[in-house]
Amino acid sequence: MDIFFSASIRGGRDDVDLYADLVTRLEQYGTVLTEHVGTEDVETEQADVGLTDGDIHDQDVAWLRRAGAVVAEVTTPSLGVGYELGRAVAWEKPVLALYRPDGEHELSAGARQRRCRRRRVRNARGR
Ligand code: 6IA
Repeated sequence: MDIFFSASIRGGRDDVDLYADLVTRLEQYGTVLTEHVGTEDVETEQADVGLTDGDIHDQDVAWLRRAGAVVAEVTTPSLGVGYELGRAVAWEKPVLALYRPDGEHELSAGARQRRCRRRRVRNARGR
């Protein structure tokens, strides 16, 4: 199964080690299309490869469309992650949202609510 892993990049990279750990775990269950989200210097790579923001958006939307499941780490608020979750829900993808309740920010109401038929919210450290 193709898995779309979504997590903060420009929203803040404090949890990048956790993202890398989650990508490794998810690889046991399928192909992670977005493993770069767990890479420390993802933004430098963007500049090196010469990708525009438009290129990144279009590639991500294509991967999201193809994915059989979406896993998002939502502890660090991120416009990009919120956008991807909205599209995933609209396309009725199964979504697992992970967060740390001890994080600096309160989880947004829209991300916390569990009424979507195919969406679950769980503690990112597995508790
Ligand atoms: O607003 P944010 O930057 O925090 O949004 C994060 C989300 O946007 C992630 O879940 C990604 O899917 C997407 N995103 C942001 N930057 C990139 C990116 N940079 N590549 C792919 N997706 C991105 C360049 C990567 C490099 C290897 C060429």
